[in-house]
Amino acid sequence: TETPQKTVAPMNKTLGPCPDMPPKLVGPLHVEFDSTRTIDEVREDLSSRLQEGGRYKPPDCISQHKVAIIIAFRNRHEHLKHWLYYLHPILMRQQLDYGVYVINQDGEGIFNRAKLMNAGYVEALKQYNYDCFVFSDIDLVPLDDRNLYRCFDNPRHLAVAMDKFNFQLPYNQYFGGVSSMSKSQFLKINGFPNTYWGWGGEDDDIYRRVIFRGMSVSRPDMAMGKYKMIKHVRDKHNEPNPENPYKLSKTKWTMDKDGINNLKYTVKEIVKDRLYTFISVDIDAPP
Ligand code: UDH
Ligand code: NGS
Repeated sequence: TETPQKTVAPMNKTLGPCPDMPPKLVGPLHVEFDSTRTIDEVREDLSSRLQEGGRYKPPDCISQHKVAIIIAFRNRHEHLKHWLYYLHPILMRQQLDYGVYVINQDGEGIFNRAKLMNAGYVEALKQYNYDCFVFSDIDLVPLDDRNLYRCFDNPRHLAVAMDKFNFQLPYNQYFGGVSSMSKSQFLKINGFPNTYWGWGGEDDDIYRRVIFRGMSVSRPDMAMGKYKMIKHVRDKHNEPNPENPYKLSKTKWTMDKDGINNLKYTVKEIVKDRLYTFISVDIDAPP
């Protein structure tokens, strides 16, 4: 008679959840925007740790945070290179299950940061079951990796201490630069406004939505919330729009019909680079 075979112990141990506090954070970072850096070098450095489309999962534990990083974009490849160089290692140390989505405004029409962010939210969810969304400008790099790119009990404003504002908030209600929201927080405010064409005011509108829906704004402390901005000139087709400040007085009444529930755009192209997913969208911009 044959002796029954013993089952061999599996080599691959089941992963446990990542700890709440990532153990390998380093704190303050040295950041400089060296013009000799190339995107190919950045890709070479990082690609072994990333999956196609700028996706990452910690190798040694199951992340508690499924985060889509959404960036409104047009014609800022120089900034994108620096952003990727600094942010990928930070997000990896923060043990996030994350993906980077660069939402490119197709064409030369007037820019619309908030509408692009809305499109990014929808497109990221088509790719993966994200539960948290970080909305970031391309030109802002955190100076401390303890500033966690995850979601909190309330919508979070992350860029609280930018170098261009002398490492202070320009005003208490400021919500610009980098913010995060869970899926349910984002839906509670009907997403972002689609109607702020050109520069200014969309971040103030979002702040108002948060307050009008009975939430408050969560923030890191000022030491951990420092940012360095990549210096640049004003972009073409993103001039300050004098209609935008006026719209703010109406947010309370317009927010239920201007947002994720009436968002319309068309995807022109999706390209998966190793460092990011690049999604070009036609948002029907005025010339
Ligand atoms: N953005 C683009 N392309 C554009 C316009 C905006 O990618 O053509 C994105 C980008 O992610 C940027 C964000 O939208 O970080 C916010 O736009 P912004 O950087 O123009 O806003 P900011 O307030 O600058 O930083 C306004 C012009 C400041 C001129 C200062 C001259 N010293
Ligand atoms: C406010 C803008 C915000 C902008 C903030 C900082 O005036 O969108 O200035 O601008 N609000 C309106 O225009 C209504 S900054 O100093 O970065 O150019 O984020």
